[in-house]
Amino acid sequence: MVFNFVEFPFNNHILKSTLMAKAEKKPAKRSSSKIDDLSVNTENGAAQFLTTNQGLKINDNNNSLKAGERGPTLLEDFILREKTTHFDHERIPERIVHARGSGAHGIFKLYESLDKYTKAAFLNDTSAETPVFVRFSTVAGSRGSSDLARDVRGFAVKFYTSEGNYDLVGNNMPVFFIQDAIKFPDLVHAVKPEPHHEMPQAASAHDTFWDFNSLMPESMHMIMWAMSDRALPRSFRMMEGFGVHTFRFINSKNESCFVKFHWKPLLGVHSIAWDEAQNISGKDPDFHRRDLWEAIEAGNFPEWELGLQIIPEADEFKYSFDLLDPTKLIPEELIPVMRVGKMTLNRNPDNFFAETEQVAFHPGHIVPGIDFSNDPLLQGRLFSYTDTQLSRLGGPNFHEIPINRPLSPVHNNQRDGHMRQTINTSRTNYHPNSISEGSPMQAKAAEGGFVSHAERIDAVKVRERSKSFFDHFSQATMFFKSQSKPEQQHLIDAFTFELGKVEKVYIRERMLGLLTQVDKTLAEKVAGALGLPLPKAPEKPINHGVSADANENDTEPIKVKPVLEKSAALSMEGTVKDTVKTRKVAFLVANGVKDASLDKMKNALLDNGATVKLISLKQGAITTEGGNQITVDGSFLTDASVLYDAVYIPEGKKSISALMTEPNSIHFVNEAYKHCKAIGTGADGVAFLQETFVKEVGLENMNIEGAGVVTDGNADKFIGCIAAHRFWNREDFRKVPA
Ligand code: HDE
Repeated sequence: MVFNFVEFPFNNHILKSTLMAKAEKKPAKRSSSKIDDLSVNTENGAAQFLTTNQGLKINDNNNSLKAGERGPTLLEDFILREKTTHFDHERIPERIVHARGSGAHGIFKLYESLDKYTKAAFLNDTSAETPVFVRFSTVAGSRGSSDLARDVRGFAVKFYTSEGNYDLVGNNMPVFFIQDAIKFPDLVHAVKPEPHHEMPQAASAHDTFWDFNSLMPESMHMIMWAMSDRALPRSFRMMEGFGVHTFRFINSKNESCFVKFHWKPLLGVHSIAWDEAQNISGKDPDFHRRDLWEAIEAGNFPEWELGLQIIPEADEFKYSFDLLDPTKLIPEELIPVMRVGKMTLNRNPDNFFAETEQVAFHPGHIVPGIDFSNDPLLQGRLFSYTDTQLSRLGGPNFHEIPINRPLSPVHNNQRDGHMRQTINTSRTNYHPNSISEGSPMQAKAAEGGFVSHAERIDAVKVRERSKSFFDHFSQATMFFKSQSKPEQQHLIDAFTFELGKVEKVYIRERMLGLLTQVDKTLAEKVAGALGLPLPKAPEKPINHGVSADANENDTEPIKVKPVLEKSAALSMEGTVKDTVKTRKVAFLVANGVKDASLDKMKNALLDNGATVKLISLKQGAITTEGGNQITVDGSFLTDASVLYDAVYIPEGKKSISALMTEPNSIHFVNEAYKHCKAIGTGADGVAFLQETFVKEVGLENMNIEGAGVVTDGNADKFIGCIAAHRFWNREDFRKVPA
């Protein structure tokens, strides 16, 4: 008998006939929203027959066509070949940089018209809700790498405005490694896995990266950011974003000013510990992606305010740094950040590949009212992004992919090319024409036509770096000085880790030389930890990166007086710390847990917008002291302390003694302690805490503000501790094993 998989195991007659009945009645649901125009959904009862890509209904999707049931497969099997060919081509080249990313849809709303500065319609009309798509990313790793690499994060926003798409393609750090686009391929080659053995993945701790930086002193400011806790965000939702370059605004009177873009997260800017990041990379490499997805699914929509620093054109040369130099920031103390609108991410993509993978950002996607500056890094970017899409998305029609289509109509004479979607029906594909009465025609500025800012340029053609770009250290120093003590320690540890992985000692030494120029103590501490003497004089960071034939003196970095000693905005210490919204709290529970203790804390946390997960010795249900059966969310095998913001041990002597017999529960709390997280319990739990590193705090210090350990079950205190994010001062004890 021939065994037919079509009928087995999926389809019995009932299932099949129900589906067929539905297929008759319900057409596939198509959403009316722009980027879903081509979407097809076979869930939710919109049953459809399986077809080939030509629309032919398929009768058997389980067996290829063969010459006899035990015979060879026939070339004739066009269904097998179509399916296999499509599968064989399912991967496209990943992004050269920023390959690993996660995206979401949302809206942008303006608070007040900015018509004084810019004529951009979406920055003038406070009634408009501009749709956006945002993609967050790491830079160095491949598409499948961990979210928790120590790395810069991309923060790219596509605004679908009424005047065309505007892309603000920024990062979570306000400066960049290099000053000129011509160095970008070198920088990226240096940070990517080394070419001979393709290691390490998604990590900058290797020789080629530090070799490059140590020869490129202009990287020092960005290196400080990249080694700081900013490179280890708690969540995409808790990151700042920056446009990095100086851009221009143009108003309707054609007046121009300079502008720097910022994104300020309403939940504050928060980071995690390096040891924690490394652990998460194993326990849940999708940690940031999952966090974003789950927050949006739960209706906890991430929000950022758009911030602007406006610099009058007359002030172009007012500062000791050059506004065109992307390795410099403008301290917020000098020019405050004006918060002008809010972006809310409120919808997850329907399909990762179609949207998040195929979205194509480009700093050159611009609208009237916004223009470029002559920042040589930005100028180079204006070439690179379209070019990269040609190979990544396969041809010049990538703007027709639903996620990339503008909301405003597209009319031009570009035709044909790979995968052209639009069917242009007119005879004319040239301009000027008379057959179509000149249409499509040029738009005057008053009609919304884009006119580049008429900047006067009278110059000699040179391959040179402006001397105004030569100060490589003063802002690196300002950054280090602005960090809190724990943040400074994390920087020292990060340099020690990264340089400690560098094999060539002369590269370590050269980096130490550069660090002496930033901060003597920093350099001494890193040198000490590496077991190296501090170089007496730094190796001169010459010639590399400035000009080929200028004489040596000209090419040495110059020293300028820092614009400011310290800038509070550069530290995360003073960030938002008054909310536990969306924070994840692990409750360690076992049979016999006290109902009242569990419910009281759980409800208080939920009321304040946190989430609570019950973790126990095994999965399934536990029985509370009051005899109630409650289902737990995870066990010590499936869950880990590093995935939570805080841990609570509800009362109940029986539950607590059961937990004390399980080494993993002790480990769970030890890790939370080591990573400086809030830990809470009631009177019964003190015995448990005495088995853990928490005892270091000392019973007398528990419940004291600043210790982060609450032992009286006081919900307000515990919530205050979680909102404080971390108790980094615990790291000073240095008794906690790594
Ligand atoms: Fe990019 N960058 N970049 N970059 N960049 C790309 O474009 C490039 C730079 C940034 O989620 C690529 O579509 C050059 C600075 C983000 O899809 C590529 C230079 C900043 C993303 C490219 C820079 C960025 C990219 C790779 C130096 C912060 C991800 C794939 C001149 C302001 C966008 C792609 C997404 C992606 C080129 C420097 C941000 C190769 C040549 C500075 C957030 O075109």
